[in-house]
Amino acid sequence: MRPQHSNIGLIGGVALLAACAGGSDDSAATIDPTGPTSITAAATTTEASAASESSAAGTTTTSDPTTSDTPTTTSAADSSTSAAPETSTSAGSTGDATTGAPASLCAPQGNLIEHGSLDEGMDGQAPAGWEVRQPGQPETCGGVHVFASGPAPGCDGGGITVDAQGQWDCYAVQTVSPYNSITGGASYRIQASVRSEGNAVNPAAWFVLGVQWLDENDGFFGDEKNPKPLDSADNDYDWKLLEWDLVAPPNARRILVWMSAHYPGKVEFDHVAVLPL
Ligand SMILES: [Ca+2]
Repeated sequence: MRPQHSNIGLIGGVALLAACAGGSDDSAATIDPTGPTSITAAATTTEASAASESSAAGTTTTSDPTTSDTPTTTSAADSSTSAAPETSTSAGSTGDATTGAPASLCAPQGNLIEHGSLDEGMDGQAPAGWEVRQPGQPETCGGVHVFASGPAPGCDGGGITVDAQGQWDCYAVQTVSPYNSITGGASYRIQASVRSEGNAVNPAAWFVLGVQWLDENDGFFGDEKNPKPLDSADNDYDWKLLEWDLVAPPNARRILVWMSAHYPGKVEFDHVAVLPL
């Protein structure tokens, strides 16, 4: 059974309008990333916390009760334009100057994501083996935002570009690992080869790769983002290996990975991977 999207059409639409209207406002950070989780995660999250975050972010979005699902992000930190104290794993995305040799950008061993190579190009509005995160977004936002592009340096095949063209959160794509590919309590490395440009203009534009978990009933929960750099200037970079480590919650059975469009610029992706540690 694939993740159900039909139930989130309305919510997605609301989130979309808010996201587009919000432009580069940080509040958009609390909308699109958690949209699909709002149905299944609602029972385990606190409305009070979500409301607090919405008000703190300056934009009220009642369709987004799941921001409280992010244990490492507080409302204050999320709406801040300064340093990002909530991130304790930022080291995972640095050090590329020494580890970014061309070979390391290419196909890692043991990838749980079946279509992570992104070599198969587009299949409709999403990369082959992937799906649009918020159905309806592509049509609403217009333009071609996700398309096949070249591979990371030294790699074969191709990659995928998510080009916001100035429109935040229009639109993102996602894929889910096979059934029972995740073991609760085990550690995983989330990884992608990426290049970013046009995103140093806003501190909130650091978020390019997201992760959620699925339980045995295909219920989504969690909201993990790539670590936020201390300086927004670091939101732009040449090809590098973006990676950070997570411990799967006890009830996690699968993992969803999505290429975000939460930025005004352009991000090129290749070899999106989840690696057992
Ligand atoms: Ca590739």
